[in-house]
Amino acid sequence: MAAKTATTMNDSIQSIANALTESGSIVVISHISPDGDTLGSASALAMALEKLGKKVRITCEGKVPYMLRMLPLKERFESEPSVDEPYTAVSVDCGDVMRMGKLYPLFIAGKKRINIDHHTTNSGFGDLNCVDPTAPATICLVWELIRALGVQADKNMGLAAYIALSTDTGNFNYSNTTPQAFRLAAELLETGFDLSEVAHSLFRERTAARAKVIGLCAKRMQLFGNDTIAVSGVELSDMQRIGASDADCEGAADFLRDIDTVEASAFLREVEPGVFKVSLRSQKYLDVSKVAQRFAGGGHKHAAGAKVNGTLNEAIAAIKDALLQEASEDN
Ligand SMILES: [Mn+2]
Repeated sequence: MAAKTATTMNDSIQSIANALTESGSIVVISHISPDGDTLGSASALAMALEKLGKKVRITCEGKVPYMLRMLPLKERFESEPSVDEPYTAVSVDCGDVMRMGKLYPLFIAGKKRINIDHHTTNSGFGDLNCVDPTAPATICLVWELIRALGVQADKNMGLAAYIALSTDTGNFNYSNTTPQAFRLAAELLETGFDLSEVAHSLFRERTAARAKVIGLCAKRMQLFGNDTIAVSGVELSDMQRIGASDADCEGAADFLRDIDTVEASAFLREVEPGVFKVSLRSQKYLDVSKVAQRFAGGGHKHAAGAKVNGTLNEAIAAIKDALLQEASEDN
């Protein structure tokens, strides 16, 4: 199949900068379940465009996560914007149009549509596309665009961009942490924001509820397959007792995976009575996306998710069996 890949459809950063320079009004769209890269890219781009006197709206179907509370312009994100005038639409970090959620019609209604992203699977759905899967984060492309726009970076733009870059690279730990990522980080740091303060809020601090979820996760942990598989979970009643939100459960699956003998982990949390959302993680060889697919879920090799019905014990047993089976096939 001679599929048109996004990279063969790419337009130059300069042509995108020119299109934005010619636009009076710009709407930037972030993806659903927003992360630091999509929100930080939107924030930095909006600040740059406003310096050029543009009217800018930043939009996202989801809420800005508490962890990203230092993000400049965070209170400006609109989930149900109504835009009356003609505008240029820009999607940031959206691997496909579904990632815009309810805001996809807003993208489509743009008189010109620009797609800036770094996901391999991006089909190049914009009128103008800047898609580079080798970019560590979408902000790397957005920052090049800001340079091409001729805007002088300031502290807040640097902070927004740093939030995007550091979160998408797992605080410069993941395999996408290229020399380019460090070069950009150095440039951003020169804008003068407080690095230790933002790093603390992003990567160290946790809510008390999150600490309690981790505690319960550790207490209930079950190990299988010579301690290579770790599984744990919480029920709705636990969540209520602890006062934990969905966000407070983040990191529990990683906590299990990081045990020295563990190759793959699963953390289950009950999202409605008898339905468990499963976060799957793996360290090296086990492809947890295949495990997720057995339960009609999906994801990546080292991080995936699915939903399983039953009691906590039934769900744990089902996931454990699937992980052990996958381990015997992948190893
Ligand atoms: Mn990204």
